[in-house]
Amino acid sequence: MLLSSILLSLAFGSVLAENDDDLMSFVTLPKVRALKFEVMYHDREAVAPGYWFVAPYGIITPEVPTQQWKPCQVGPHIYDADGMLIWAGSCMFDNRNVFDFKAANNIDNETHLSFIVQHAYHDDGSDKGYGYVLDQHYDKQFKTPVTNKLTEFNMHEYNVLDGGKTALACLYHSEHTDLAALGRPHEKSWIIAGGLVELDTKTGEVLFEWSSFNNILVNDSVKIYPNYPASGHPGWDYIHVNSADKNSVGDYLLSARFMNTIYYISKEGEIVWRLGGKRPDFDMDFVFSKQHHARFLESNGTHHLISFMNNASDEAENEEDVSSALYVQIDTTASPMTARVVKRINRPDGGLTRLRGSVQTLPNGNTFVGWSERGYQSEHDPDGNLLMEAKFASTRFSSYRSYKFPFTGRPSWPPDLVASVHGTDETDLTTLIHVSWNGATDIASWKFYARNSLDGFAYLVGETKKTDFETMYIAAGYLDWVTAVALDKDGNQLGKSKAQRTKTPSNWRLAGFQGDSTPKPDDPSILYSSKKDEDAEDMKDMGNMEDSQSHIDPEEAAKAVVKAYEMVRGVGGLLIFILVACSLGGLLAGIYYHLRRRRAQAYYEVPSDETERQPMAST
Ligand SMILES: *C1O[C@H](CO)[C@@H](O)[C@H](O)[C@H]1NC(C)=O
Ligand SMILES: *[C@@H]1O[C@H](CO)[C@@H](O)[C@H](O)[C@H]1NC(C)=O
Ligand SMILES: *[C@@H]1O[C@H](CO)[C@@H](O)[C@H](O)[C@H]1NC(C)=O
Ligand SMILES: *[C@@H]1O[C@H](CO)[C@@H](O)[C@H](O)[C@H]1NC(C)=O
Repeated sequence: MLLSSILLSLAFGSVLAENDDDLMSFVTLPKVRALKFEVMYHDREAVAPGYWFVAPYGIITPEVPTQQWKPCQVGPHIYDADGMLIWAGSCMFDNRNVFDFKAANNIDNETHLSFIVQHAYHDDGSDKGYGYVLDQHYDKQFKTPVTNKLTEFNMHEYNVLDGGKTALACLYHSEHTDLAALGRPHEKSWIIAGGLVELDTKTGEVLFEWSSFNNILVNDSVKIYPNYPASGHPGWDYIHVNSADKNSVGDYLLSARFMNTIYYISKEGEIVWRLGGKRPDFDMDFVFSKQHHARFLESNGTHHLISFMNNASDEAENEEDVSSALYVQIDTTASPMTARVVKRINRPDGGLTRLRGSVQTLPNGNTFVGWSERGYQSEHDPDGNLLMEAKFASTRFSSYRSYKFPFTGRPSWPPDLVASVHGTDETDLTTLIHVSWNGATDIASWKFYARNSLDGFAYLVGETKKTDFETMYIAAGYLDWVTAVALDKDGNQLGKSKAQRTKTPSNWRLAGFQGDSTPKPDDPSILYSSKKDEDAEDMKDMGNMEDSQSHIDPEEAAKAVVKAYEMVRGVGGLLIFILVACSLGGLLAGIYYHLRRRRAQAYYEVPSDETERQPMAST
């Protein structure tokens, strides 16, 4: 019986599944396909608490509208530390590219999310992209527009500063200039100047602006050569800024990848010093290049501890063999000024992060590094020892940066529930329930209820632990109105689904039903009468669920499901399933008595059968 129930659920699962092994799919969220993670722990105990924040994208620039990332796969996602999906925000932002997605826990005492939604494909100027801050209910708190002459919200940075009133973003702006710095004073060219802006998060008003135009010459760039022919609009991307930060003194740190330089810029707009590049101001005991994500960790104006990703390479060249996360101590009172590496964490797989990346210091002193391509990320202890590596199961996606933060998600929408009834005759009808709650953290278990009608009394059907984003539960009988309640580990109610009617096969015969008449819903007051004193509305009584029936150990059940799944996987398909189910028909009738007593059993979600799509080149 167990086996046939399993086959039943699997057959339906595989009918719903699509052919993408690197993506998850859900009965409750059919419009979402989230990326799977491959996770390897080297020391599970030593990692910091928190969730992963990633924003997978396939192509880094906005595309012609296409179905290729549908159902929704691109955009902000939260996973737990085992790679289990917590939130897929892909559909909420229309599958558009999202960058710098993280928890912003420096605004007030609550957790928030911040990120950039990239400008739209056909940029007629109407949608230049935005910086976003959401609250923990996923409701919009700030939507920061581009209000100045800039053509788009630059994708590299949306650094919401403490208190949340302002945020830093990168500036890219075309300028027309002579080429005196290349020894060609009478020639003119377009260049793309780079810099930073500090914005009012509510209005987008520019409160501070600094541009490399007239401050940094093109011959400082490692990408521009003296014999380059002059450029038309938009011009040479000669500096390529990719991060901006601000310290407590009010000065700024700007990373420019095509200068191999990190600049310290005073609040008055002066370049105070340059770290790295062609004109370094420091005595340095290290080299770096093509860096990303420069951050102040400590800074009082004269002494600084900064971190950044030393890519050491780019699309065209590399200066070192391996990328690294660097922590650098800077003393500007020494003469000459000194910059010393205090920690270097090499990329664990020995590779080069040719584009993008991030370095985040966690509250316990661990380091969380996003190596970008394929979502490769790692966590290290304070001595740099490798604790965890993970990457997308897919080769088709990258994440510009990856972060880890504590987070509490309490969505303003209810859990999603889908129920369907299955069976081969009147005696073995079962109701298959799928439930999930996109964005909710801290769910430990689900309770399921059935009623005779929308406003009928809710009878407890059963309870199961949450072990994955989507939880499956199989209840005996044909239950028509079903609800689910999410509970935390202490049994507190976090939220509850709307009452959903159970879907019936459009054609019972084709679905394998062999009984005499079309089934009618069971009365939950008869089937689950022993639990009638309990109600979803009244959580006080929920601890004492009657427990006379033979419960199946969830882990054993999960293993059995997977085993059976492996069995049908090779054969696959609903038709085969029907044959199997029919051949079990006699057996089913024979154990009807058992089924009626069984009342409730827990099963767990099964990975769906999928095959891989063609890999896409990413930029
Ligand atoms: C760092 O990123 C740049 C581009 O953003 C890339 O060109 C370079 O190869 C990267 N280097 C490493 C070591 O990751
Ligand atoms: C945050 O919490 C602290 C301590 O509980 C309190 O003093 C402060 O007023 C709170 N701040 C905000 C913005 O709510
Ligand atoms: C760039 O050009 C300026 C002006 O000609 C010159 O002073 C400076 O030394 C040059 N910089 C480099 C790195 O060659
Ligand atoms: C900045 O920090 C350094 C090192 O901790 C200290 O020696 C120096 O006095 C500080 N400067 C100011 C202005 O606080």
